[in-house]
Amino acid sequence: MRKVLSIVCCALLLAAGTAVGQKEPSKVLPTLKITSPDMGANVSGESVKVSWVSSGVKIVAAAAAKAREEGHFHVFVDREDFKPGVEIPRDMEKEGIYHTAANSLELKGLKPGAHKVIVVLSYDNHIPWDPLVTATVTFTVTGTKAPARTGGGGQSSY
Ligand SMILES: [Cu+2]
Repeated sequence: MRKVLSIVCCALLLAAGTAVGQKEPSKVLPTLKITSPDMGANVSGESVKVSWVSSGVKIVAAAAAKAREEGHFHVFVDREDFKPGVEIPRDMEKEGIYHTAANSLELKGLKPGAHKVIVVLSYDNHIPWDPLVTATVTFTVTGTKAPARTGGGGQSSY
């Protein structure tokens, strides 16, 4: 009986040892993918929900993060002025830069026309992942549903 037990123990230890041995220190880059809207989509209305998924990274709100690699996302709307090693500024939502630990963001008040949204994975200190991990989607807002635009002379889309 004792012999059987020790054999089982050995087997378990071996299994555990193998599992640990196979797990290499993760140097694999996290992945990031925008799932909605579709690339090149036409979106009606002026509100667009952009959604994405990530893998290989622990996402934590910046205020709650306890380690550099507990990252979060930055969403750049119609701008792409992020750089490796440079902290992404806060309180710039009106200017099109958002910080979030969520997997989606509702963008409101988008003007009709083409838009480009880039999600940038960053460390807890708001500095983009090194190397950069980003996902991009472009789409076209086709205009608001109801209120018809009157006049329209001199209206500029850009
Ligand atoms: Cu941030």
